[in-house]
Amino acid sequence: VKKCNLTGQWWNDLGSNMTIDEVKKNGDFTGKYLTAVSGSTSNITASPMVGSQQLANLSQPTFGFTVHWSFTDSITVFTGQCFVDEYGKEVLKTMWLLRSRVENIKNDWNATLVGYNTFGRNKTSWI
Ligand code: B9F
Repeated sequence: VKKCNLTGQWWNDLGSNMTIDEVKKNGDFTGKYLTAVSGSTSNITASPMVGSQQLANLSQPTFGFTVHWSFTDSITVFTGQCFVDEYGKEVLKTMWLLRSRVENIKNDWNATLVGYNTFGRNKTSWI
C-alpha cells in the first residue's frame, strides 16, 4: 500500500503553494508557504511554516502546522490528514484557523476565521 508522505510540493484549491522539507525522525518538519490569496493590500511573500506529524500510522498520518505570515501580523494554524486516494494520489484534507491581530480586546470576538483546504501534488490534482 502506498504511503502518504508530506515532504515536497503541494497546491491547494485556492492555488496556494507550499513546500515541506524533510520530516524528521521525531515527526517535526519545516517549510514555506506561498498563499495565492490575501484579502488585503499587502504584497504577498513566501512565509515560514513549522509543523509536526504523527508517527504511529505512517500510511495516512495526521499532522498540524503553523504559518506565520511574513507580510502581515496574522497567523494561521492548519490541521489535517495525508490520504492516498482510490487512484493512488496523495491528498491532504485540512482545516485552518486564521487569527488576525486586533488592537483592542473588545474586538477579540471577530478576530478568527475558519475554513477548509484540500492539497494535491500539482496545480489541479486537489480535485
Ligand atoms: O490575508 C491574510 C491576512 C490576515 C490579516 C490581513 C491579511 C493572510 C493570508 C491568509 C491566507 C489564508 C488562505 N490561503 C490559503 O492557502 S490562510 C487559509 C487560506 N488558505 C484580511 C483580514 C483577514 C484575512 C484577510 Fe487578513
